[in-house]
Amino acid sequence: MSETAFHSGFVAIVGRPNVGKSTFLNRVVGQKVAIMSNKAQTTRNKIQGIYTTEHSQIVFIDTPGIHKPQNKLDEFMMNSATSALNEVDAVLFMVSAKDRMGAGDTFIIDQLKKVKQPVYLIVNKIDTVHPNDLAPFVEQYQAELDFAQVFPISALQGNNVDELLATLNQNLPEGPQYYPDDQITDHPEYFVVSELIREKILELTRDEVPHSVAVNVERMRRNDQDKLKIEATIIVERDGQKGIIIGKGGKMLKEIGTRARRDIEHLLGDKVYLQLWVKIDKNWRDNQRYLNELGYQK
Ligand code: GDP
Ligand code: K
Ligand code: MG
Repeated sequence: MSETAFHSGFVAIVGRPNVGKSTFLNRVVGQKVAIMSNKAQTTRNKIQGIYTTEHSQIVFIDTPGIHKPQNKLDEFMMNSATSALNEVDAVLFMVSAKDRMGAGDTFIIDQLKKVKQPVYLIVNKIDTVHPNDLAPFVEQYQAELDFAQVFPISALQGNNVDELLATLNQNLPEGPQYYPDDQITDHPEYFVVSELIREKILELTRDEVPHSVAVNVERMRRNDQDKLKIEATIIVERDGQKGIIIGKGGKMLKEIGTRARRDIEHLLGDKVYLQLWVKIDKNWRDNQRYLNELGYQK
């Protein structure tokens, strides 16, 4: 191995919903690309965050939740999560120190037993537990799987994240720089914009609107006031959900739009005019055409 060799590779992040995968990715990439929420399974696509240094590049894949499929959307999520594990150079299995090992973790561990690449155990949220409790917590997992290495981290506060990145960089194979230095995600802006709008809906409507809500960005173009005009449709399954999203006198939809616009302007560095519609489609989750239109390709 020569001194100037460039190291690169793809790293999948797996773990139960809410363990902090998106928080970690956002910290590493330094910009808001993965949707974050307290609710389970808000990440439905493979989102790649790219971390580039002078000598290395790590392309992260934020996998959707691995769980038993209930419909076509679940199936898509499950397939893309499983296939991601076979395409990568390393896997980060993230767990939360705050939570007990559960059925969700053992289900993932069973999948990881088939993986040939190194699997790292990332114990996140160490800021929430007493240091003495860490060792027994880790041993529980080590009894189930032989991990390449264990990293206790706090994705929120940043503890030990640099050490983890340095280790990954060292262990990735020699390879090309896949993406330019300044690229942080390979998803088009449309996708990030729709995720930001979805995030605001979930944030503001709490448990009243389910995760099946989808946002489709129809158009983005510059208007004559030199603003970026974005037109997007929010797709729900039921009348009641449409009512909640629109709110009394359109108040809720207005708030969703205001908050989303702020984040989009921040992300794109541009003045934005955001126009939102709400549409009902009773069976969109089982409708493959929609999945394709929305970019969920198998
Ligand atoms: P994901 O579903 O695995 O992508 O989880 P998220 O990144 O969306 O995080 C779920 C919740 O856990 C959010 O409220 C985060 O702020 C919180 N969280 C993530 N990392 C940490 C951490 O290191 N410490 C603490 N205290 N909270 C965290
Ligand atoms: K989440
Ligand atoms: Mg997530």
